[in-house]
Amino acid sequence: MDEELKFFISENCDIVYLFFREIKKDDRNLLLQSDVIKIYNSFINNVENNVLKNSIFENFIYLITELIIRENSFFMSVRDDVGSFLFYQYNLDSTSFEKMCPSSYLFYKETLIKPNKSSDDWTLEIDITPFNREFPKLKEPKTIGKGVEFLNRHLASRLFFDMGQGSRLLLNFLKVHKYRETQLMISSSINSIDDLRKALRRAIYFLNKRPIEESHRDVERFLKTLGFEAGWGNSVYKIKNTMELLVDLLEAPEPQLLEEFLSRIPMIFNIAILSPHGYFAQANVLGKPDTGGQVVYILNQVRALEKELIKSIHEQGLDIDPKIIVVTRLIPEAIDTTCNLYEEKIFDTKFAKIIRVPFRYKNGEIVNQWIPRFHVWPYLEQFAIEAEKVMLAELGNKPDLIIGNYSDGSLVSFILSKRLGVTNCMIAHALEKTKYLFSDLYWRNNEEQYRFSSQFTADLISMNSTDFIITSTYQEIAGVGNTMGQYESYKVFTMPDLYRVVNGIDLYDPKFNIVSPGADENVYFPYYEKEKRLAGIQEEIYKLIYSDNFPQSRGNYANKEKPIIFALSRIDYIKNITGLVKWFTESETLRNTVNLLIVSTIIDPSQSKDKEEESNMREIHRLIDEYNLTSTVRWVGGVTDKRLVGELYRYIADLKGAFVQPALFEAFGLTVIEAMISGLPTFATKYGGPLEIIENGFSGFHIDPNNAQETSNIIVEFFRNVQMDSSIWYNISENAIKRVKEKYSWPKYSKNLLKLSKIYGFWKYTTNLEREGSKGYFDMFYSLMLRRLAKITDI
Ligand code: UDP
Ligand code: LCN
Repeated sequence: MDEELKFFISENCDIVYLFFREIKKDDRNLLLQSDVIKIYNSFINNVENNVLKNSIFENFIYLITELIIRENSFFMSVRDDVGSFLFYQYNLDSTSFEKMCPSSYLFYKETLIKPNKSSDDWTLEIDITPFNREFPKLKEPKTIGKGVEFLNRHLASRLFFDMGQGSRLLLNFLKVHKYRETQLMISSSINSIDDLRKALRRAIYFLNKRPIEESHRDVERFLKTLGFEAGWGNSVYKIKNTMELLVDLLEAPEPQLLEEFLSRIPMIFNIAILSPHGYFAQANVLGKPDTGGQVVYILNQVRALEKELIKSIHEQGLDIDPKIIVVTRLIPEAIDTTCNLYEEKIFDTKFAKIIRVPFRYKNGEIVNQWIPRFHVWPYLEQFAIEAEKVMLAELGNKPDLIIGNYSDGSLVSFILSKRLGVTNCMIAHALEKTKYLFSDLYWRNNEEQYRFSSQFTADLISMNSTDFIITSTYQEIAGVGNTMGQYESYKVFTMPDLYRVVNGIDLYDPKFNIVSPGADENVYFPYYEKEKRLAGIQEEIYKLIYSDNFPQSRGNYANKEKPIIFALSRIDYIKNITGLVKWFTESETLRNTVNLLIVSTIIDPSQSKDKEEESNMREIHRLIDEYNLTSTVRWVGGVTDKRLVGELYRYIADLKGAFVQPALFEAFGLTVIEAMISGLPTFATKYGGPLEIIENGFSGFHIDPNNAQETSNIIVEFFRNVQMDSSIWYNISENAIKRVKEKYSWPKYSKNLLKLSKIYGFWKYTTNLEREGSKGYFDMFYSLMLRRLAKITDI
């Protein structure tokens, strides 16, 4: 595009000049995409027969993600494709238009903060490009997030083209599998591919003569004499089938065969899941500060993974109990939770546990109180070292997989997997960077409250060092349309005075995989599945919605006939419950059409230990008071029992109400799928996961939390239409239920995650050397940068 664009600009230099002059009239020196497009549109409309219209220049303008103005120069970042950024500068005096490198662009961005900064000032630059040059990568944006499919193809062709070497890798890989001291799959007596082929032929010949339903125990002695250990299957049929798969694979390694074969290898028995921050427990915690979807996600994940592990280990013919532990923080001052207990068994599992490890000061004393997730950084290294000891003691061995959750858990698993050499998976849940505008550039202004310098540095280290990453949606990695993805925002950025990142993450790296979570089907299910419902709590729910006597509540509906829109969330700034109440203050039509029900853990600000939560609560109370909203808005606290919450969604669905999720940004949004599977038409933010979960107008509605008027209209119009034709409510409700059933399920999740872990385990085994360079680089970054930022030595 460059040559053509340059030519167009030089041919039309006058009008391009006028356009940039127009931009300059804007007082700001940093404009966002939406600002640039707004100026452009008004410019276009004011000039007749504007040659810029539908031109290559217009196309270029629409790709600008941000624009910096320094005197008469304009510096532009352009997202020309998913995960790909180009940089340009235009000068008003010379009317020159040139490409620039990311480093220079970021330099000018830094001058917004430090106007006297000189280009000679030394700045640390992070650039992962050299590490990725030889590394296999995806090519098409639409394949981003399907890393394992790609890897399978790649590994299969590697085995195929490099037959001698490839098969040997596979053979060696089969020989490394052990459970404690017991050898699995293949013993040391098989030393070459020829040995393996011969042994397989003899084994299959032998098995062909046995009844297929015969147990593995009846044939294991003979198989052992051929060099085959336990792990091939629990019956003659299964063992033979797995062996035939290997024969086929050695003959012609096709991707599907490889995937199928690797899924059958018993590689995973123990899993450690790291989730240090917040209140991690099974009761009384949801809705407390920093405690929401991540806890729900992990507990359901553990249950589903354990089920799948038990099943697959049994099918492999092994008598081993899998063990999953969630390692979290011990909080001695645990208020009304169990976070002060060192151990807690996880309900509905056989062997899984929560293990709690304290944060400690440098002198070894335990930190007693809860700490906001933004302030945990100084404690994590020590936490990791202690967690390692506890974990090894609990599991009796190294875990086979470590899963890090959120930025803090991912950093701890980076440390653990480095120390133990174990396959490592990162699940970010919610990267904070895209939640707060320019949180990287203005990091210093927010340092006191958010410590973003540590968090973003930790994220860079974890995402580049982990073996694979699981995301809930595509947009989390790569965005949608012109909007940047959450991971993508780590590609090019700067934190002035610290370092600049000219290439921080490669979205085409096969480590990214989309595996979406589900909603616990025992708790969240369609309102019409009457036989599963909890009839006994209907009265309590009636009181929750309508009665003055409900313990923590304010507001009582004047008109109980109006449909209810229901919101359930933590009272975080980003969750925007304040914004939702403001829409009620601003739109009389909205007030006249629906009642609003807000449910949160507490409603009394004086009970909060979190400053942000407390101030948001005060603001909600102020709005209710000032605009006299108590007859249309009801706010209820103290609802912590998830079965009650499940029934509440369904109760609102019985009343033909709806769910509203007004967040300024929502990384995924478990409440959205919970509401949808319950059958509630859902209005949810278009910023983040809900954009992908909901098909707008079909299985729910997207709303723009920054556009109160438009959002109120969407809600009002829906209920007016439903009043005229009730089938509209039923259609959306049914489509929502179908959507969640099809796309968001824990059993599918666990199958996928285990399959991925095995394939990445093999990948790690075969390619470890290739990643050593970048691992070393990020180890150094941890030692030299993050330890200093996190003030590890100051606590
Ligand atoms: N939740 C709850 N009570 C509350 C607030 C939230 O039970 O007062 C639950 C909700 O049902 C959901 C989870 O907490 O399962 C919130 O997850 P989501 O992904 O929507 O948001 P997060 O809090 O993780 O940002
Ligand atoms: C954190 C969030 O903010 C939510 O959007 C997710 O649904 C939750 O974690 C679970 O991944």
